[in-house]
Amino acid sequence: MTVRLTVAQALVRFLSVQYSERDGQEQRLIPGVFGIFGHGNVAGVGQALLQAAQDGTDLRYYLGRNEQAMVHAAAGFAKTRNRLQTLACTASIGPGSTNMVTGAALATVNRLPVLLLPSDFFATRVASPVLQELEDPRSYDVSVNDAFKPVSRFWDRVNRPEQLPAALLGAMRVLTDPAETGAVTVCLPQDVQAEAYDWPEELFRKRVWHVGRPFAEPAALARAVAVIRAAERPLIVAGGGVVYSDAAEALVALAEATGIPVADTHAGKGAIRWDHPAAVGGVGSTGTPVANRLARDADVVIGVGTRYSDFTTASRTAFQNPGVTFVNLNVAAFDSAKHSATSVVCDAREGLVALRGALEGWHVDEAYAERARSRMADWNAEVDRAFHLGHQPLPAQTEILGALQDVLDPRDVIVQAAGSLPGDLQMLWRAREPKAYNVEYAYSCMGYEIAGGLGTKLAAPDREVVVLVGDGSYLMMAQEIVTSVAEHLKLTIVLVQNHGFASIGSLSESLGSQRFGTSYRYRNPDTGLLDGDTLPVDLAANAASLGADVLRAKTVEEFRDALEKAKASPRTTVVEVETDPLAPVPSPDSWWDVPVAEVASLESTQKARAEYEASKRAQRPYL
Ligand SMILES: Cc1ncc(C[n+]2csc(CCOP(=O)(O)OP(=O)(O)O)c2C)c(N)n1
Ligand SMILES: [Mg+2]
Repeated sequence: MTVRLTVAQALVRFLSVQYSERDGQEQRLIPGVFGIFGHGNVAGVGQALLQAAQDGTDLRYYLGRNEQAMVHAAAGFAKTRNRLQTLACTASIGPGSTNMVTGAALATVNRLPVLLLPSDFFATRVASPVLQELEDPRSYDVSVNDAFKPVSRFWDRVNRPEQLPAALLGAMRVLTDPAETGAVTVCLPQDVQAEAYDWPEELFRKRVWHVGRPFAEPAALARAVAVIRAAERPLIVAGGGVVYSDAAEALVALAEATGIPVADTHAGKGAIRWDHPAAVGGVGSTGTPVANRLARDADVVIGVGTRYSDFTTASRTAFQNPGVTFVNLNVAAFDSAKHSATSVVCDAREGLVALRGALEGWHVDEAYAERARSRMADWNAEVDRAFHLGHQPLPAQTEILGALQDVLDPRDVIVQAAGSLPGDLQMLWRAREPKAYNVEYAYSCMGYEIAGGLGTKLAAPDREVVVLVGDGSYLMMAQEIVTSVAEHLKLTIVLVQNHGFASIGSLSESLGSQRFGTSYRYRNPDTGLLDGDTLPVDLAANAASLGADVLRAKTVEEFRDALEKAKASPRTTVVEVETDPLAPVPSPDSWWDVPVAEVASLESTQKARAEYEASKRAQRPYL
C-alpha cells in the first residue's frame, strides 16, 4: 500500500507519529514545529502544516519572530524535557536558514536535541540562481546550508523524495541518542518539498525511539571503585548528565552513603539541593571558594555527566593535587575519557546506583566531610551578606538575586545565558530543584534568555518561568516577547539595566584593557571614544511596545514588589531594574584563562600580562 503525498506532507505526517520512551514512559518526540515562512518553505512545509492542522494531524505550528530564537526555544524546550522531547524548526532558504546556525551550535555544544529544517535552493536548479541562493562559481552544489555541517550531529539534504525515509530515520536516531544528540539538520530544497511521491504506508506507522540507559561495564566499574576506595579527598563534579538522566536521587544517595562532597556545574545545578550537607556549590571559575578549595586538594575527582568546560576546570587550574586522578561516568565516551580518566561509559543514573552498591561500607574520613560542611556554613553567611548588601545609590545585582531567591518558589524556573549573571548565579544561587535552573552556559549565547524561556514555558506550562536578561542581551534578541504574548505563554522577564556589559567590562579591566568598548554611551567628541553621556534608551518602553506589561523598579524593595506582582499576573511582564555594574561580588578564588597581549604600550596591559603569566603556571594537562 502506498500513499501519495508531497515530501513536506510526508515529513509532517512522519513527525506526528514519532515517540520517545525511557523508563517505560512514552511521549511525543516532536510535538510541535516553530517556523517562519518565506518562498523557500511557504508552499512546501507551510502548506503541509496547514493541511495537517485541517485534517487533525497533531503537530502544532508556532510562529517565531527570528529563526535563531526559534532554535533557542526548541533547545530550552528540550532541556526542560530532559532531552526526551524537542521541537522542529522550519525556515526559508538563505538568511532564514543561516539565522539558525547559531542556534544549531548552541544545541550541539549543550548536547540538546533540536530538529532543524532549513530550506534549500531548487534541487533541479532550473531557475538558478534563485533569490537568496549563494551561487558558488566553483561548484553548483554548494549551499549556505553547508554552514550547518560543523554544528550539526547529523546533516543531510533531501535532493530526491526517495531519500526522505533514510534522512528522517537517521535524524530520529541521533535526536534520541543521549551520547550523540545535538542539532540535527535536514535540508529541504524548495522544489523537493512540493514534489509528490508514492510513499509506503509503513513510513507513517507509530515509531517509538527507546532512549537507552547503558549499564556500566563490570570491569570498568571495578576499576573506578578501586580508585575511589583508595581516595582520601574525593570530590564529585555533577554535570548536566545527572539532570538529563533524572539521576538526582541516585546522586544524593551516593553522597549520603559515602560522604563524598558534591560540587556542580551550571547544567548540573539543582541535582543536589544547595542546603544538602554534601553540597559545596558550583566548582570552577565562577564557583564557590569552598568547592574550589576542595577541588584544589582533591586526589580523586569523580565527574558525572560533565563535559569539563574551562569554567568547570578553571582552565585546568582547579585541580592542583599532584597525584589527582579522574573517574568519569558519562554516556558519551568522548566526555568520559577526558583528563585521562578511569572511564565508565554509562547512563548517569545507572552508573551512580552501581557505584553506590559497589562502595557499600566505604565512607570518606568524617573529619574531611565535616571540614567541608563548616566551610559551607561560613560561605552561606557570605552569600546572605551579598543578597542583602544595601548597596547605594543603585542596588547591586547580588541583591536582585537575593530578592528573586526570596520571592520565587522552589519550582519556579530561572532562565539565563550570558553576561555577569551566569557567574553570580553559579556562585550564589540556591538551587532547590533539578529543573528550576536553566542557565545555558555551554555556548553562553546572548539572546538565548527570552527565546529559551519561551521554550521552557512551553515545556513546563505549570511552572513560573523567570527570565533574567541583561540590557546587552535584551538588545540582541527581545522579539520573542511578541510570541509569548501571542501564545499566552506567560513569562516574567527581569531586565537588568546597567548600560552595557558589566561582565566584559570587569573582565576587560582585569586584563588591562580598561573597559574599552563595554559601556553603551554616546561617542564623545573630546576623546573620540564611546565614553560620552549615557544614552536616552528606554528598554522598558521597548518591551511595552512589544505587548508586555512593564514594571519599573528603582530599589530592591520596589523590585521585590514588582516581582510579586509579575508572578501573580497571567500576562508576560517585564520588570526593569537598574543596577550598579561596579558593585562588589564575593570572590570564587579561581581563575579563567583569557590571554593578555604579550607586548603592549599600555601600562595596564603590561601589568595584566605579568599577572597572567603567573596564573598560567598553575595550568596542568591532567595526563
Ligand atoms: C551572541 C554573543 N555575543 C557576544 C558575547 C560575548 N559577551 C559575553 S557577555 C557580554 C555582555 C552581556 O551584556 P549584558 O547582557 O548587558 O549583561 P552584563 O554583562 O551587563 O551583565 C558579551 C558581549 C556572547 N556571549 N554572546
Ligand atoms: Mg548589561
